[in-house]
Amino acid sequence: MGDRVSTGIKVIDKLLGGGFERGSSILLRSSPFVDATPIAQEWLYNRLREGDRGLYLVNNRPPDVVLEEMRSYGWPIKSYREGGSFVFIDAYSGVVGMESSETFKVKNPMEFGELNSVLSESLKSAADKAIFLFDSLNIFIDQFGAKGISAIREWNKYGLVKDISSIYIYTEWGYPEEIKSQLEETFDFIIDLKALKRVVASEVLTVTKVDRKPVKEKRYIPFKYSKPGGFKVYVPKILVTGPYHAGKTTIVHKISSKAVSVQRMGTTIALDFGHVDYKGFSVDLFGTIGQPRFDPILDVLGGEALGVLLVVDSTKPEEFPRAIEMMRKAGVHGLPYVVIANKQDLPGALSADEIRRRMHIPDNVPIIEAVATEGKNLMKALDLLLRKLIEEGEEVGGSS
Ligand SMILES: Nc1nc2c(ncn2[C@@H]2O[C@H](COP(=O)(O)OP(=O)(O)OP(=O)(O)O)[C@@H](O)[C@H]2O)c(=O)[nH]1
Ligand SMILES: [Mg+2]
Repeated sequence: MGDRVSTGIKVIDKLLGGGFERGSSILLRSSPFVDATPIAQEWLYNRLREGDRGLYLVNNRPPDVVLEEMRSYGWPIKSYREGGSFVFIDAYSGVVGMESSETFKVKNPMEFGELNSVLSESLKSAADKAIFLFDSLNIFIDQFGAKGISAIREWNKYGLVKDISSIYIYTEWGYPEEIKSQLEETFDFIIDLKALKRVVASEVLTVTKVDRKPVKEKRYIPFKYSKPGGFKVYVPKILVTGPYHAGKTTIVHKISSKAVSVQRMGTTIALDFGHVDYKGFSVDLFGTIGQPRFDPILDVLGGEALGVLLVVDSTKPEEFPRAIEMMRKAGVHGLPYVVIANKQDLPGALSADEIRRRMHIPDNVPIIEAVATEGKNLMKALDLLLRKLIEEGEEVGGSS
């Protein structure tokens, strides 16, 4: 196996086994109505920035629209085009009778021979270490079917020789099984984007094929696109719960870049809501109310959470059982969680070890000693929880 090259998107690199391989062919396959294009564009842009060359075949909109899309995400490629390290292969303008000013253009994209020869020529003229993006495969398959797939295999062979990695954007509509399975065989790597039915994180990414072999233990990563910014692992709900006055509201506000709470006389009377973008994750935090009289709505607040920050006041061991009870009432026991042993600045605060012993917290659950008012160790707790979510990510997509 050759050296791995980074896509610039951490979680995808990890799922691919350290990145993609030079000269490999990658199918970016999505369910209907899920958009794979931004991931391919972000990947391409990240590689251009690292000095790779880029070729972008577009057959369903004008190249200028692609430029504008990428700019809106924060991936300006104009300068690479002007500098000559990036070219479009315009297989669209010809369809609608427009003149094209691109370096490579297909006058009649419905004609297989012309498309094939322009594409082969552009691949031949490309330098090593290039990324070739095919946007989109659907129109091509609709027109040319199995003959088109044979052509892709030839282009892929060529890519292998020249170290050109190809990324094909494809939405899996109701194609015949034969086409589906031929595509499945053709590519070295397959990345799937799917819509989930029951979970708030409605779209997930999973890698299905790596190094020409199916992935046995698939992992499902919920994601969304943000503008600018692009691909983000999306954690739509982390529940921040724990006894009265443990520090939940303080934590939600300290961690979040924006947050709102409904407070009355120093206590929360509706939920705390916060949002933070952190290390490629996009996270929504929901803080619960500590007072027991609000317990009937705990399970509503806990619904659809993916993970929990359980906050305790380290000086109040008498409330530890209440903390566990709140997890149960919110219906979130069984989810990945991290305990925040808060108020470590106060005299008599118990250590993490002592809290673990008294609360009977299993060894694989982190307990972080923190001082919420100073923001101390809060990001560490969030970080550990997010890592757990990704490791245990199968469950997120288990129902699809
Ligand atoms: N000394 C100290 N005080 C803290 C710390 N964290 C929070 N507090 C204080 O504890 C009180 C309660 O904090 P909140 O963040 O409102 O706690 P909460 O869990 O949201 O409380 P409820 O919503 O009423 O259940 C406030 O006066 C905070 O300033 C800490 O780490 N150290
Ligand atoms: Mg509160």
